[in-house]
Amino acid sequence: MIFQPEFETLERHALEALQFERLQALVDRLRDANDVYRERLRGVAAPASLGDLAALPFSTKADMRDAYPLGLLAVPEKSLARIHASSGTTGNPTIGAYTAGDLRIFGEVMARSFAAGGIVPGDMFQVAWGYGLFTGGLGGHGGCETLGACAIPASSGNTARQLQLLADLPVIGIGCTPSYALVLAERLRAENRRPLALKYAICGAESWTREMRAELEELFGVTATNIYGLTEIIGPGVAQECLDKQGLHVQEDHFLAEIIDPDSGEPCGDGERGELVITTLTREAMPVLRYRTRDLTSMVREKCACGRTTARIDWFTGRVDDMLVIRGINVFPSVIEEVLLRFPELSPNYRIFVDRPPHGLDEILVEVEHHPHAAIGDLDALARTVTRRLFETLSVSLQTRVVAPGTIERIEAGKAKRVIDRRTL
Ligand code: DLL
Repeated sequence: MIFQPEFETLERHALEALQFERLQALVDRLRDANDVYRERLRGVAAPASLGDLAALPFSTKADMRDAYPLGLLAVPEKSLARIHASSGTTGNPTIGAYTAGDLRIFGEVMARSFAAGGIVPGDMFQVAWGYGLFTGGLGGHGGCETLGACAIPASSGNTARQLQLLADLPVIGIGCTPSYALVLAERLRAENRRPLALKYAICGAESWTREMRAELEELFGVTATNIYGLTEIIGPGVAQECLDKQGLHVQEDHFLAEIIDPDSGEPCGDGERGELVITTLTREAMPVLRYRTRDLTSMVREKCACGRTTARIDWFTGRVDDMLVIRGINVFPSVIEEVLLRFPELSPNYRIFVDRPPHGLDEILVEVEHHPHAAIGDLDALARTVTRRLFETLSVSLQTRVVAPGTIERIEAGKAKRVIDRRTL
């Protein structure tokens, strides 16, 4: 189902005209209403077409931190209706502030996302992202209400309770991180229980791969789609896969997306991988101009078989800052995940340790669990084969350890932490 076909299937030229009109209004509003942007836009000509976007200044996470807590507001504080925040690992949290109008848009983009992922009005939907300052829980909740679905505000964690809800209620869809969906699926398997009615999982908030999706669909018995978003822009709902699974549709009437070369800042062509940059076209409380997400993907603009005309971004290969540089070679954790999951014997539970021994070269140890049902004679032999395959793909030598199911700690709330870089500890 397409929730707002009047926007999601708009012909490209009409969509681009709308984007341009909104971009002009945004630049005027930022100059008017915010000191940081006024300063930054001094001497910058007003855009005369969408093509002039590239002449506008970028904004970054550092800008958000410098302006903490409310220095990037473009409305009076008294107009705010809600504040979210993402914890981050260092420094101040990143604040996301919303007017009532922003919350309406948040609800709409989440309703579009859920509809694209298979949910229809009247369905029961278990919101298993954390409720609180994190945008996932309340964002998912608002999406259910706007769509006309029934929200079950389970929040994250309390796995026994989640399983009970899935087993007792006719829950059609669940929203959670992909790693938590795996935890739920594994526990159901282990306890030999089945969800009553579950058909769809809408997963996001952390990096995952198509290979992991395939595992999850098989284990959970659902169709899983990918949802993307970030606190700085609105939360989840910036982009979402439809059931055709050909990339994530960007809600382009609200979020103007570009892909740039992360080093030079120059635009990339269609299909070329680079850093996703987003401008919020309609946000009132905290609009952002050309926000450098650090997330790496590519974008295509052809119409999708589902009928939506919005641009689609590919699954993320990671973040600019996730990339590990091991003995001068760039290694993306997502590539390691892809290679591991091509082995039918291996499960999606893995960790990557990075170490720098005194006076030695950096080392990577990949620890991965095998599937409970896989018949494996010799764990070391399997580990050697995996090591060889990883070397062929990454051109970096590393160690692999295949461990028993259940060895690696499961994260039940928040985002999975798969890379443990002990070089800086
Ligand atoms: O994670 C918002 C969200 C909630 C998205 C629920 C999807 C579902 P932050 O905590 O600000 O917001 O983290 C944003 O998480 O820049 C990406 O690096 C990563 N991320 C989010 N979704 C995906 C995804 C929420 N589908 C940061 N694939 C982003 C890969 C993702 N990475």
